[in-house]
Amino acid sequence: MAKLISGNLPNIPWQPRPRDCSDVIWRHDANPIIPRNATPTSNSVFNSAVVPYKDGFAGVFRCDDKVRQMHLHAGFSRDGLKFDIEPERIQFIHDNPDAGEYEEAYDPRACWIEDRYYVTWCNLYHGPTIGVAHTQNFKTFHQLENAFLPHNRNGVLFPRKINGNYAMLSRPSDTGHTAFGDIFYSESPDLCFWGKHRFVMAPTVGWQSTKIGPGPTPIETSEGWLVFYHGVLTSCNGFVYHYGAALLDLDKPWKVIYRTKPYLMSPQRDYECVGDVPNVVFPCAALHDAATGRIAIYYGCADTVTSVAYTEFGELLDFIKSNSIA
Ligand code: BMA
Repeated sequence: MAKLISGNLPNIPWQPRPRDCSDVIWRHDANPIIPRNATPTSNSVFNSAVVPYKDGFAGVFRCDDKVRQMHLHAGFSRDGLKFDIEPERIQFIHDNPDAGEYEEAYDPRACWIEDRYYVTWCNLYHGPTIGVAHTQNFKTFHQLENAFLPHNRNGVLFPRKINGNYAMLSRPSDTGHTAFGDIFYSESPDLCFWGKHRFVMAPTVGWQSTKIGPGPTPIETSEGWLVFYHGVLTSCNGFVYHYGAALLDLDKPWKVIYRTKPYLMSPQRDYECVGDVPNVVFPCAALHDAATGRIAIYYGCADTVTSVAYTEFGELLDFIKSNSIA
């Protein structure tokens, strides 16, 4: 039977599927879990990363301030639902000062690789590119070289080396609110020099017809890497952000085994449809418990607040396989 490879998390946030819901993914009943004013200076808190930390959880949060600049703040939680977010933004330590120019930062992802946590984010450095940092305690963060030249968004590290190298998904783009975008895969021996770039997948029909981008850290399963990804449709009123899932080959993650034709989630609740940017669900983190197959997905809503949704791996895999366009 297909299963999640590792990572038992008995304290994963969880609610069973509501009786009146037949979808493969369902929302936490007290969404949004993080309000827009979670820090004294925040205009909005969304598109954020959460990981297991000690006997609870830690995270890196996108907090847009009241100047309307985008910054990263660390935060902690006992239950993965109620977070204390630091009022001050993360001040990165730059081991090489030339590498560390930082104008604004957004859409963080976080994961544990070998002996420390890594954070990647969209770093404004003469245009958006992928910032990389590591931390042991979510208090002190060491910023490394940007992974790519501008313009690139949605840099998402795999949680272990592949083919002996660190591995990352990303989405090359342009300076603005890019109206196109394919997902690519890259490897690095040292998290500094990135190469072996491989095409993974492009937009296709419907909800994923304009652009796509990788979301949370990929989850290793016996059948491949489970990747949640966002997909954008251009409506007469602008972009609509959804998300779906794909399964990528374990050793050659640029090979797509399955990919959902229908979305897993579209913006439907008020807090997903109304906010600073309407009609956006944007996942940046997913916790999983290998023992039960439970998965909790953290996603930004309408570029304003943060929510959680749940799914169960066995059912999700069946859904992906029976609704695949790959
Ligand atoms: C994308 C990113 C995300 C944002 C989304 C919708 O291009 O900027 O941070 O959630 O647009 O505005």
